Amino acid sequence: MAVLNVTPDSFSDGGRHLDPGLARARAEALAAEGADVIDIGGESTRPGAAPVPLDEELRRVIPVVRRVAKALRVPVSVDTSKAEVAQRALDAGARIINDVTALRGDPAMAAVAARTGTQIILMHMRGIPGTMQRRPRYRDVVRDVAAFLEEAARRAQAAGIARRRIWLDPGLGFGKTVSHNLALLGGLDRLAALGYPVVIGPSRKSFLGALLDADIGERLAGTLACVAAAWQRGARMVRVHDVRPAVELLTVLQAIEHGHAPRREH
Ligand code: HH2
Repeated sequence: MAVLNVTPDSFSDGGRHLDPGLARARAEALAAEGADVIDIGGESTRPGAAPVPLDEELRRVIPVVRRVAKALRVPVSVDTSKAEVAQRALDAGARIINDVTALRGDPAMAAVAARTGTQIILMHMRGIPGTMQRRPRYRDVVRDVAAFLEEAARRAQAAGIARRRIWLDPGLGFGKTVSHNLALLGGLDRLAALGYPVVIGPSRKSFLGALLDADIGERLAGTLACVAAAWQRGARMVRVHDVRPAVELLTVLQAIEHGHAPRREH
C-alpha cells in the first residue's frame, strides 16, 4: 500500500501532491514501482496535528481520488475518518476505506462501509492525534491493542460490515512509545491470530528516528526491517512511502519462503 498524502503538513510528504495533476503523476509512479493499493489522505494524523474541516478535506481528496481512480487499475483507498469524505471518495472510484479511528471518529462511517460493501481498515489509536503521544500507557500493549481491534471488528460486523471485508492495523506511532511500537511489531503474530488480515504502517515513523538517530529521509533501512519483521509475523499489507524497496524486499522474502522465484519470472 503506497502512501499518497494530499496535505500541506504530513510529516514526511506534506505539500508535494496537493495539485491533482502532480498527485496523479505520483500515483502512476507508485503503481509502476509495484504498489497494489494507493492510499490517498487529506488530513495529517501525525502527533500534534490539528483536525481538518470537512470542506477542506473534500476539496483536497476528491479530485485526486477521481483522477487517480480513472487513470489507474490499482485500487485506491481513502485515508479518512469522516463518513462523507469516505462516501464521496467511493463515489469517485475509491475501493477501500482506511479509518485510523476504527469507526469511532464518525458515527455514520460504519453505515457507509456496510451499505457500499467496501473493504475497511480499522486502526488502533490511543486518544486523538492532538494529544496521543502524551505519556501513553498500557498494561500489555499487544494484548490491549488486540482486544481493542477485536472489539472494533465485532462492532463493525454488528453494524453490517462483512467479516471478510475487515482489515486490522495496530497503528504504529498512534499513542505509543518506542518500546510499545517494538512490542507490537514483535508480537504481531498475536494480532494476526485473531483471524483478520493485518496491515501495518511503519514507514519513516519517529520511533525509527529515535532508534537510529535518523532524520525522516534516513529511515528507509529501518522501515524495511519493520516490513520484513511484520511480514514474517503474518502481516499481509504494509503501508509505505518507498514502494520499490518494499516490493523488492517482499519479493526476495517470499522467494526464500517458497524456495523459487515468483511465478511470473518462470
Ligand atoms: N499512519 C499514518 C496515516 N495513516 N493508516 C494506517 N492504516 N496505518 C498507519 O500506520 C497510518 C495510517 C501516518 O503516516 P503518514 O500518512 O505518512 O503521515 P500523516 O499522518 O502526517 O499524513
